[in-house]
Amino acid sequence: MRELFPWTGNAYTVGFTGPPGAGKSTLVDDLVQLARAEGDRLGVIAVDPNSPFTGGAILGDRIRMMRHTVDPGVFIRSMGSRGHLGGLAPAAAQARDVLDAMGMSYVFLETVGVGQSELEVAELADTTVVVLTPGLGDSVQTIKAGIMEIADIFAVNKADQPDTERTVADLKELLRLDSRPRSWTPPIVKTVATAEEGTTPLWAAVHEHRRHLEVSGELSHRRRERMARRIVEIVTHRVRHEIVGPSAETPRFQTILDEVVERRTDPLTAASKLQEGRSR
Ligand SMILES: Nc1nc2c(ncn2[C@@H]2O[C@H](COP(=O)(O)OP(=O)(O)O)[C@@H](O)[C@H]2O)c(=O)[nH]1
Ligand SMILES: [Mg+2]
Repeated sequence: MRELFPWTGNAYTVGFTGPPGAGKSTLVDDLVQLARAEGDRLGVIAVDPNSPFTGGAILGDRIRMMRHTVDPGVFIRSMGSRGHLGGLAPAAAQARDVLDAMGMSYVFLETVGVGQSELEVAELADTTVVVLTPGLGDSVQTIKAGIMEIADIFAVNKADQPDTERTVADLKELLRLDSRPRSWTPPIVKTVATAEEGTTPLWAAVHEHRRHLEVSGELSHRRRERMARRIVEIVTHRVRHEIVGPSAETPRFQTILDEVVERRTDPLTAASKLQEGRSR
């Protein structure tokens, strides 16, 4: 990373997040096609917390279905959520950096928008596309607030299914009710990924959002903030590892835990003991 890092900072990262089965991989596949047609090389990172694979393992159907696996201008990397010491987000960030240093113009980052660590991964993106499907109906209301907050663009995929207009209307209403000040209103794009419908307008929306970020200066601001969070995250992980150890299962931790459980000491004193033990 030390040697690679100076070569990073040029790739534009587009995140795709949403519920499992929404059509994220199919959409990514379509947009890879469009970006390739513009002559750009790109990397794809697909993060699947349900993947039985870890680390550098080989890829499920999800990837196999992509028609670009034989294209030398496209590099696809799949990551499961286990087996990444220090967490999924830092691991995905490093994979992103490698692709960036390789000279990719774009990195597409697919994550299932469910848990906290997936949200953190989604936050690596310059532009985040939240992929939803019709028929979510009322459940649009229950979409995690976190996902609403990170959306720069909404794709309502499977627009060949009933209730598409209703879902679009629900989303518009949610956006209208959202009173946070914003310099960019997330567009809602209807797509049928399997038929490559709406994907050109979706790709245009990505370009438009990028231009907005660049012109307003928000891009460098966002990237700086992201870098700050990334460094703090590394520090947090390291300090925790130094003080607590690899896990709370260590005998030393368990002994101190016993003392707290038996009310011979309190949690604050226990934490101090752990800290002192390490600095000695
Ligand atoms: N009817 C319909 N099916 C789609 C569409 N896009 C994707 N699918 C199907 O939905 C399923 C899940 O797609 P996938 O891209 O793997 O979803 P992901 O889990 O979000 O990555 C697959 O069987 C796709 O063929 C669409 O626009 N319309
Ligand atoms: Mg997928």
